Amino acid sequence: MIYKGIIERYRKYLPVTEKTPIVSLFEGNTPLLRAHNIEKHMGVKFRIYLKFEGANPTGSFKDRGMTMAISKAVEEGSKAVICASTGNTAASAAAYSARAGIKCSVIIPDGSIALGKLSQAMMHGAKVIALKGNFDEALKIVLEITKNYPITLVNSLNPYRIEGQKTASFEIMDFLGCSPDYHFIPVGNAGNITAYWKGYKEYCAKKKLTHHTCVLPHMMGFQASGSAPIVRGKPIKNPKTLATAIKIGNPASWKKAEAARDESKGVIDIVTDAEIVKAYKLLAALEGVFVEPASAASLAGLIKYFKKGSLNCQPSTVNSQPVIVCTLTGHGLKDPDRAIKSATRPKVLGQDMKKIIKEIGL
Ligand code: AN7
Repeated sequence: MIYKGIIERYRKYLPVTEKTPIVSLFEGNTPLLRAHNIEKHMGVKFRIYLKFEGANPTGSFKDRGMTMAISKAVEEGSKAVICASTGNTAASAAAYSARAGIKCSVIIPDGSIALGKLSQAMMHGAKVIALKGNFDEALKIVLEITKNYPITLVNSLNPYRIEGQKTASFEIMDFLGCSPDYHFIPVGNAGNITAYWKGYKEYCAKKKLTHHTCVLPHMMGFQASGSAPIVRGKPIKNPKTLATAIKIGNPASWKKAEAARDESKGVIDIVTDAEIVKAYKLLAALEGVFVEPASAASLAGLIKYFKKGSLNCQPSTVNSQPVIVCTLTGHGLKDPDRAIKSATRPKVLGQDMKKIIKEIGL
C-alpha cells in the first residue's frame, strides 16, 4: 500500500471519521536507525536506536501532531489557527495551514528561533509576529487570544496534537515488535513525552501483544540545564540554552510529563549545553544523522546515565539485549548557524592543485 501519512496508517487509533478532511504531507514513517557506531564508541552491551524525526516533511516531529490538529480544525469549520513557538511548531503549522488553505499566525520569541524555522514560517505565508519576550510569554498571549477570538489553538495544549504525536510510539513498536526498555527524549513544553507515553500505553493495551509480555519503557526526559523547570521544581523566568527549541521556562504539559515519568518509573533530568553539543556532533560524525541541538538532548541524556551506571543493562523479559530508543526531534538544517559554529570552517584556497591535494591529505 502506498504510504499516506500517520492518519491513514493509524486511523483506528485516532479521533477521525470518514468525514474528517485529511490534511497531510505524508508525515511519519520515519527511520528507526540502529546506532552501531555510537554503541561501539560508548562500549555498550545494549542496542541503541535513533528515531529520526527530522525526516518528517517540515523537518520535525511536530508534523505528526499538526496533521491531526489542522485536519480537525478544518473539519470543525475553523478558518484560522495560531500558536506560540520556539520555531518548529510555527514551521509545521504554517505548512499544514498552507496546504489546508487556512490562515496561520505564529508568535515567536524575537531573536530566539533558528533561521531554518523562521524561513519556513515566512515562506509558507504565515503571519509571523516576533514578540519582545520569551516563549512562555508568547504562549500566554496566544492562550488569551484563543479564549477571546474565533481562532484555533494549535500548540500541544490542543489534544489532537498529542493524538497525532503518539503515533511515533506505534511506529517504534511496529518496528521492534515490542516496546523498548528505555526511551530517551528531549523535554521542552513537554507535549512529546506526554504523547509517547500515551502511545506506548494505548498500543500495548490495544494490540494485546500476547506473544510478548508488554513491558512499557522507562521514559527518560531531558531538559537543558539552563531551562529545566520540571527538574528544578519551579518555573524559570529567563530560561537559557543554545538549544533554542527547548528554551522553555514554564511547560504547558508539566503535570502530564511528571505523570509519564512517575508511571513509567523513569526520570526527567538535565543535560548541559556542552553535553548537548557533544552528542550533536557525535550523531553527525558517527552516524550520518544531522539533528538540531535540542534533539541531541536525548543522546546526551543516554550518555550521562550510562556513565553514571544508572541503567539496568540486564536482559529484560522482553528483549534479550536491552533496547534503547532515542528520539531525535528535528533536522540539523533547521539551525545552520549552530552547525557552522560547532564544526571546522572550510579552508579557502586558490586554484593550486598541489595545495588542494595536500589539504585533502593524499
Ligand atoms: C526540535 O516548536 O515547543 O517537549 O514551539 O522543536 O513536546 O515541547 C518545540 C519543541 C524538542 C520539545 N525538540 O518538545 C515549538 C516547541 C525540538 C523541538 C522539543 C521541541 P516538547
